[in-house]
Amino acid sequence: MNEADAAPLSETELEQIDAYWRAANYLTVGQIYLLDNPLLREPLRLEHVKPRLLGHWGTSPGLSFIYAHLNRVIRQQKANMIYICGPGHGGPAMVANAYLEGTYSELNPDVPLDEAGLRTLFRQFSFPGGIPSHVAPEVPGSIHEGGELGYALSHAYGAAFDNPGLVVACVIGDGEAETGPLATAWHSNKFLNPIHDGAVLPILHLNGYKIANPTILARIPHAELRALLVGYGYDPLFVEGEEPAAMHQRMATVLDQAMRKIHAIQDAARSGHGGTRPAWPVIVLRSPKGWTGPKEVDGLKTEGFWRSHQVPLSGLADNPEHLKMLEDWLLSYRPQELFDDTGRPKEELRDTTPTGPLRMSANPHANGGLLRKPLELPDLSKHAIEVPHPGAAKAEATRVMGGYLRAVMQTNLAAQNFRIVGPDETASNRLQDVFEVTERAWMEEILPEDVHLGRDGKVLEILSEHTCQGWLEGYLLTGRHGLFSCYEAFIHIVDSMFNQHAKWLDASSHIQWRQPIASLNYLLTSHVWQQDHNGFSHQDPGFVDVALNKKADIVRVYFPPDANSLLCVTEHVLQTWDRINIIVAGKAPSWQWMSMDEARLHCDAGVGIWDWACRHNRPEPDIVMACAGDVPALETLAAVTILREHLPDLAVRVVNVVDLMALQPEDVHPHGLSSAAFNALFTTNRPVIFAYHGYPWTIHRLTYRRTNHHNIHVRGYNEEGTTTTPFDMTVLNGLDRFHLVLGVLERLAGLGEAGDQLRALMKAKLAEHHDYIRAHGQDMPEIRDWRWTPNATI
Ligand SMILES: Cc1ncc(C[n+]2csc(CCOP(=O)(O)OP(=O)(O)O)c2C)c(N)n1
Ligand SMILES: [Mg+2]
Repeated sequence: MNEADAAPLSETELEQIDAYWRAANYLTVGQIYLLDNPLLREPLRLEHVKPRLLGHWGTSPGLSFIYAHLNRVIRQQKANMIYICGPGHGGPAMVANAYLEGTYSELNPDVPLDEAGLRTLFRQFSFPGGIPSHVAPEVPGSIHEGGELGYALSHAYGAAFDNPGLVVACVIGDGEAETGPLATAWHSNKFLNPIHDGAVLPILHLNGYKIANPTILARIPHAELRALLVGYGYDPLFVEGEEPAAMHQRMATVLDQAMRKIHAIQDAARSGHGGTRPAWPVIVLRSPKGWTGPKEVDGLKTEGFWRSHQVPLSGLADNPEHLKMLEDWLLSYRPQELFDDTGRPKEELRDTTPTGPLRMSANPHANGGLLRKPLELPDLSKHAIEVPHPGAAKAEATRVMGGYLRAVMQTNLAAQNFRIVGPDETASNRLQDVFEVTERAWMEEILPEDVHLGRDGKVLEILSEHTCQGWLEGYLLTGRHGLFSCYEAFIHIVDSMFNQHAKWLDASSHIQWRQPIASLNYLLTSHVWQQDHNGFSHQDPGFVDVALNKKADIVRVYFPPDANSLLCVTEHVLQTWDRINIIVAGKAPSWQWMSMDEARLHCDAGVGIWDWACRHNRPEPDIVMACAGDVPALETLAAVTILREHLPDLAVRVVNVVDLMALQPEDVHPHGLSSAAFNALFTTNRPVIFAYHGYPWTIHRLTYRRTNHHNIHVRGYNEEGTTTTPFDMTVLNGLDRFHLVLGVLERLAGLGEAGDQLRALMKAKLAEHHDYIRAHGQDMPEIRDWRWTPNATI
């Protein structure tokens, strides 16, 4: 290191950067504590302080320290940078920085850069009717709420993919670093190509503590920490200490080094000298938790300890000494030097920040909808399966979808704005046609025998559903598009991340300046009814139930019953924004029901009567056979053929549901059917045997307000599973054709002898099935060879 490196900041620069940092800290403490008297122009009294003290101080000074130094680099280098704040509970710090940059007031004219604005800024924080305590969508420059810890680094990499000009600074709390999702996200560097991707600069914030414990990474020996980061493939740079002036110089030195390394890596790779995975820099910032806050409170260590995690001083009403300490603490930042007479941050401070869109709080990448361009979608009809009549063809639905996704990928390759992510399952889920136009991204060694691995691949596969989800969220939040394909059972691993993203979308939709981002699209396949190699552990259709808890405006759930309907749904979801779309579809060879034209009409309606499958189609059928999902549709149709043969006079209506949300009342969900439309399909008084892909209660939950709800009898997954034949899975759960027919017989009185005979036959069939599979290890020929026969009398 040369001398300039050791102290890169001139005295003036040092003073300015420190003043900026003090201002950010002042604004942070002000937000947590003050209702009034924002500039301490008069002695602090109890009525100036909030009655409820809600916020997190401990992480905040470190966050602002980093912010101030990143600003210096941005200004010097005109760097295009965003800031991901892993410890999202440091909301007041991020708001403070956005305010000092001017962005906050530009977006919120009611919070101007003056004393009145300061009062509002302070008052609104963690206050009813105000703003949340975290780095929520309300915070300009944020794409990461950080309330649920663990996703900072995967979000950062998601933002950097296909963004060659962007540097994503990503602060990781040392507590956060203990989470599973964060721990595995370090490996994202194995997928980042310096040629066409941007850079991620992780900054591990070792403030030593979590809420009430030391952190592992802060207490392990230095050499082990270094070895750990080196082992993850990074080049660690350390900034350690607590004396501000020395820390400013050290941070400036290290940030310059880090940026030089990033540029060297990118320059080498972009001039043809890359090829292998570089060791990207990571900064380790070891500084006291609650830095610059009260050192001791009531004789107990506070600065540099976990006691400063939230509000170091509390109970001010009963404790005048604490009030005085708060005043001293605020005054220690010398606010009179930081704000002018009007309360506006002094120009010298404002001069330390970048301007315009280079401000991290105003960078358009952090309001990705500003940059979002619609995907170019290829002609769907080229991928259609020929289905001259229902049941005329067999196809693997997701393989057909894969063909379409290949075309989507190809059409948008030049735009570099479409990624498919998945936990090692793209091919297993039958989407492998995309590998004809791209590969799986891979920056490690590639062996001659490897298949579809490449440096430029647009498919991201890592066996971490958390990382897949985080990457895709980061990618979408910065204005691009994508799809997550996953085994149905294991998508539960990201239940909580799904929740958080749904909350983000919900909150964002109320913020006028946030622009819509592309929807998060899931394909859930290898589903509960189609497990060949796998058993009980792989059988769980409950993700949909998690999804239904979220606001109706956000979530859509689709059960296309065949390949053409899957194509229609796929095309649709890729054009939507600000939603989470869940598509559940099988990958096994299955009968096809609809031509492309029919599928379009059916999917547009979301639910409809399959006229071709009805028997004596009339306004008041004897029974309604409803289905949602590919296997339930098949079993329903098979049940209809049995009914047709044995009870030829029975009037049977078949209703297929593609859009699950259509079942909800129209005032609950935008896709909900009106009462009249629902009643026209499901009647007001006829029994409905509803074969559903997932847990039966889901259908009851969606339809409980419908007139005919008491007549809806649902068959679905009852948590019965094992490694067995596909048909046996339906039998175990009572979703098979024989049980469906038994369900009909149970609900219809007066079928006489014909009904009794059919009941006996169904029971015999179930017994036969039971014995057959145990003897032969596969389903009965009549099940395997079943096919739909057109209905003579509809
Ligand atoms: C997944 C998750 N588990 C638990 C919490 C509760 N929690 C909030 S802050 C915190 C400690 C975080 O420590 P660290 O990441 O070191 O942040 P900092 O020290 O910078 O505040 C915990 C456990 C959470 N927010 N998210
Ligand atoms: Mg910590």
